[in-house]
Amino acid sequence: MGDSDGGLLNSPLLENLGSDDYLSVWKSYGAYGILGAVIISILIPILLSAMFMGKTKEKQRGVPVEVGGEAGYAVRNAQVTDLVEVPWQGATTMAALFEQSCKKNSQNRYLGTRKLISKEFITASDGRKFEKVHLGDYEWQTYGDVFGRVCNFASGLVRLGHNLDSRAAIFSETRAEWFMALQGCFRQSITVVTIYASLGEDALIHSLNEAQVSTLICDSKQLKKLDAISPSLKSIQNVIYFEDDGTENDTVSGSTSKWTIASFSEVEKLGSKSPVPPSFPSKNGIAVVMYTSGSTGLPKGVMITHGNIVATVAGVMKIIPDLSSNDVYLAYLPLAHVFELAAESFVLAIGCRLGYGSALTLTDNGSKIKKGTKGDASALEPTLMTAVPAILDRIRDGVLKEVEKHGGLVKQLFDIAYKRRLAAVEGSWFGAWGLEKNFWDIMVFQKVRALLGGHIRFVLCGGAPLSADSQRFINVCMGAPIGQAYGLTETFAGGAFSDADDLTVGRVGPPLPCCYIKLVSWEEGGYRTTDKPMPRGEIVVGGFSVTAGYFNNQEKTNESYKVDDRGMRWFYTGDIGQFHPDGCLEIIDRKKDIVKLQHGEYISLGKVEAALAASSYVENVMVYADPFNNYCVALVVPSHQVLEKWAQEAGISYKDFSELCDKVEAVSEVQQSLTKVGKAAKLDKFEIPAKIRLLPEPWTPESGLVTAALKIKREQLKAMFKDELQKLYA
Ligand SMILES: *[C@@H]1O[C@H](CO)[C@@H](O)[C@H](O)[C@H]1NC(C)=O
Ligand SMILES: *[C@@H]1O[C@H](CO)[C@@H](O)[C@H](O)[C@H]1NC(C)=O
Ligand SMILES: CC(=O)N[C@H]1CO[C@H](CO)[C@@H](O)[C@@H]1O
Repeated sequence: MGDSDGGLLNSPLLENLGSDDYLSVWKSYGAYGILGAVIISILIPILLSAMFMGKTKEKQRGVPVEVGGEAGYAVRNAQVTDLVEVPWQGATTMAALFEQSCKKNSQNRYLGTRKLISKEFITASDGRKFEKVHLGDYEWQTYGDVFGRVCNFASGLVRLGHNLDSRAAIFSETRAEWFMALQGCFRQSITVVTIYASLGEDALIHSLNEAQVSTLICDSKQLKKLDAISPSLKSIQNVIYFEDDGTENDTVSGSTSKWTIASFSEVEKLGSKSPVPPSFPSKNGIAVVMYTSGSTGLPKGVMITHGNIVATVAGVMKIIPDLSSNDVYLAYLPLAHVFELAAESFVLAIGCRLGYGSALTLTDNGSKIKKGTKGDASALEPTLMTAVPAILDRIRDGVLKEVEKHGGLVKQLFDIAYKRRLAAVEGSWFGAWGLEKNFWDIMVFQKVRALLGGHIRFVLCGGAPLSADSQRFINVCMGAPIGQAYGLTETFAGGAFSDADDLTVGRVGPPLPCCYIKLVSWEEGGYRTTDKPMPRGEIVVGGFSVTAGYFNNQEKTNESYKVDDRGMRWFYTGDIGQFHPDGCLEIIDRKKDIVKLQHGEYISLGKVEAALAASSYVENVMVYADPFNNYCVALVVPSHQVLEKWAQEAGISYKDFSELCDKVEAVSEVQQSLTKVGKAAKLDKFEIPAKIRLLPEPWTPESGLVTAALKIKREQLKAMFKDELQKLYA
């Protein structure tokens, strides 16, 4: 969220989840299931409603608090009176946290990786080639093992000739060596620059040069890319690459020969032969400069201190209860994104196991998994995982599609089961509890749970707002609570976090115990802390997780960060929120997406787009409002399937999809549908697009029109379709 949404996903991730044949087992359900279901669904609730009376009282999760700085409505977590700063005494930096946790848990298993057993290429009917892998079981290193290797790597860096006053960068997919390299650098007080693997070449060159990186640590498969751009890289002296089993030994040649190149294990060996004493960082030292894509222009580097990281870890530890070294976390999101880095830091503090996987190998049906072999989730059987909404949406859609495909009894059974569990989740005593819950779990939901290994007990969701539908679906089908997190790179993911026992939808919980959240009135936008029934305003985060600012950009830092009279640092997020009476935050808007029309009405583009997306014709939509007019317009990418189906039924003939999009009848049909869903969502008249344009080409991350997390990039779209927008106002 916020300005610096890195986009959590590479697009292939979206292809592979929720694929076809998840639930073919369901065919086997017979009529006895339905009969049992009907009996139970009538009897149990009657018994239960007689046994229990009344509902649990609403719990106070956040409470108003007096703070310094700009006037506003501030809230703190109800569980703590003072902000927490460290997970335990002495763990004031990531280097200290790592050493202490490794010593405490030294015999416990820590990092797990799957060995490649075989690899093959499959040619699809359209000639495209797909890589398929067969991966083995997880192989584990203990906390003690990992600690030893990190110490060696830290020494090796020095022996290799890394200048301790310069920075190192990590540019790689998520894997065990990523986290070990990070910790190795921390042990020598080296600041690590992280760069999103999906950022383009220009962004990579910009980040490495701006931060004057002297040692680059990367996947072996990046070596070729580096070779190509080496003339533009001004400061690199050393390159350390992670070996891959199964890939050819990548050789580096040509211009890169001016660099010292070594593999990760060579650096470890250097260090083990001649150890160097550690040089520990301080709490205010910069641990990471995290480059994020931002919605416009070049990437910005956010300076994250050691104190920021341990504060967020401490905050999360206070509110996720009952975790222990028996838990297992599945890591597969990019570590260059703040949510994954925060989650893995948290796992380290808990002392539990962490198995690495990847988006394409996550489930048995993952697109890179060889048929008949196990995906990461079934090999690992994780109890914890992080997800972004797009992934949970995919899982839901995949399951629902499968149910729909089978139809008949399977669908009826699923529908009954879902309704019964949903009623229970929503707090009605007429829902399915106790025995009946077990019945539905065995009959229906176990199959859905098996997708993610069958043992999930907590899903942490962040990166973008999660739809109510998907949240409910995971609550019901996975039987696991979702902790929704709200945070930004600038607040090291620390912000708000919903409690595990809070089953309401659409909110992100109270502030984490490591920070305060304040709403500040935004008069121009019409959001005030005096609004009824809830105070509303721009979300401002203050406390220990608020980062040190933007690298090499004091001006932008001054714009978004403020230090108050009591010395507390506040970050202005640009998001608009409201506080519910129980102290939970709801994100309702973005400052940037609000336009004031000619007659003074405000139009929230994001809100309108979300409402219009309900039309089945809409695959993607951008609403545009020109402040010198009093109406808005929209660019719509229609769904091929739905629009073509309509054209066929309406007897419209056309050469290709592009021609269909230009037909007056098609435009009018889609516009009517938009008006209908807009009215249903209670939009005002000026909020419903007065004119629209249908665009045949989908918007993809590759075209740069949407982020990797599939959020539209307004500025790019506006530039690309300038003429079309002008015509709509002509
Ligand atoms: C890759 O390099 C290693 C060590 O240098 C060597 O043992 C191995 O045979 C090489 N593999 C290939 C495929 O050349
Ligand atoms: C940022 O703010 C500080 C302190 O208020 C000030 O000294 C500095 O000149 C400002 N820098 C820029 C570039 O605006
Ligand atoms: C399309 C596909 O690969 N479907 C498989 C998904 O996984 C189940 C069980 O693991 C298989 O039975 C399907 O064939």
